[in-house]
Amino acid sequence: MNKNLFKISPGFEDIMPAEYRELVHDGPYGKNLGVSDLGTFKELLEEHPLCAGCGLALSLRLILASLPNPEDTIIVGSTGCSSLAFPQVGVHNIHSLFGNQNAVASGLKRALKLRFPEKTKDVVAIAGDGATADIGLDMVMHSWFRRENIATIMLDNEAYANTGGQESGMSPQGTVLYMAPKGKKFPKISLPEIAREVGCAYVAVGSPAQPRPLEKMVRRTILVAREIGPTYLQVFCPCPTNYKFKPQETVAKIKQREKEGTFQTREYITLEAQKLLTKLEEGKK
Ligand SMILES: Cc1ncc(C[n+]2csc(CCOP(=O)(O)OP(=O)(O)O)c2C)c(N)n1
Ligand code: SF4
Ligand SMILES: [Mg+2]
Repeated sequence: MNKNLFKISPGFEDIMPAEYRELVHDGPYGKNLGVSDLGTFKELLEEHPLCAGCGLALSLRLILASLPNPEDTIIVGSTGCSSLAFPQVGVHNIHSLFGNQNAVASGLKRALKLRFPEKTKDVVAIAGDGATADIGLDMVMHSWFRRENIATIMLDNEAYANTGGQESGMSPQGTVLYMAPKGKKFPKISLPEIAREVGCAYVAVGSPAQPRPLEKMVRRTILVAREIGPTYLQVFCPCPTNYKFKPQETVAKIKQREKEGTFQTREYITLEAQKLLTKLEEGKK
C-alpha cells in the first residue's frame, strides 16, 4: 500500500515533533503488522485521556493494531468516550455529530471511490453503543439497507459512559447505573442478529479478552466491507467507572460474563463472504 502518504517533506526532518518522526519511521504503515507485533512498533495510539482500565481504550488499541491497511484507512467516529482518544490516533479520522457516523462514512466512501477509483480506501465507522444502537440507529440501519461498502464497529460499554452513566439500548436488563437508579426495564438489543437479518455480509461479536480472535474479526470486518458490502463488529468494552469495578478487573469481567452466558463471541458469515475470506486467508498462509 501507499506508504508515501506518511512522509516528512525534505528539509523538515529536524523540526517535526519527535512523536511524528517516530510514527513515520517506526509506525505500522505498509508493514503488515498485527497484534502479535505489539511492543515492536510505534503504535497508532499511545496516549489517551480515558480512565485507567477502560475496556474501550484496550479495544481501540487492538483494533488499530489490526487494521489491514492503516495508511489508507479513514475512521469516522462519533461523540462519546472514544472521541476523546481519536485526536491522538495516527490514522485519518473524522469526528461526526453524535449518531451520524454511518451517514458520514457512506458519503465519504462513495466520494473516495469516485476520486480514487484505482486505490483501496477503507472507511470504518467506530462509535459507542449509544451512537450505534440508539441515537444513530437509523443512520446505521439505512447504511446497511443501502449495502454501503463500509465497516461498522461498535465499542459496546453497555452505557452512555461519557455523559455520566445513563442506560443505553445495549445495557443488560436490570442494570443499575448512576443515572438509571431503578434498573433497566428492557433487555439488551440483539444488534448482531438484526445486522445479520438485514443483510450484513459479515457480523461478529468479540472482546479485548481475546486479542488474536478480535484481530481476525477486525480484518474480516474491513476486508468483507471493501469487496462485498456492509459488515458489523460489536466489541464488548466493560467500563470500570460506570459499572463500578476496579480497573484491573476489566478482562476478568468479560470472562465472568462469558461464564454466566450473558456475553458470547460469535460470527455470522454469508456464503459469498466466506468464499472471499477463504481465498484471502488461504493466500496469506
Ligand atoms: C447530538 C448530540 N446528542 C447528544 C449528545 C450528548 N452525548 C454526548 S456523549 C453521549 C453518550 C455516548 O454514549 P455512547 O455512544 O455509548 O459512547 P460512550 O461514551 O459510552 O463511549 C451523549 C448522549 C451530543 N453530544 N450530541
Ligand atoms: S467512563 Fe468508562 S468508557 Fe469512558 S473512559 Fe472511563 S472507563 Fe472508559
Ligand atoms: Mg457506551
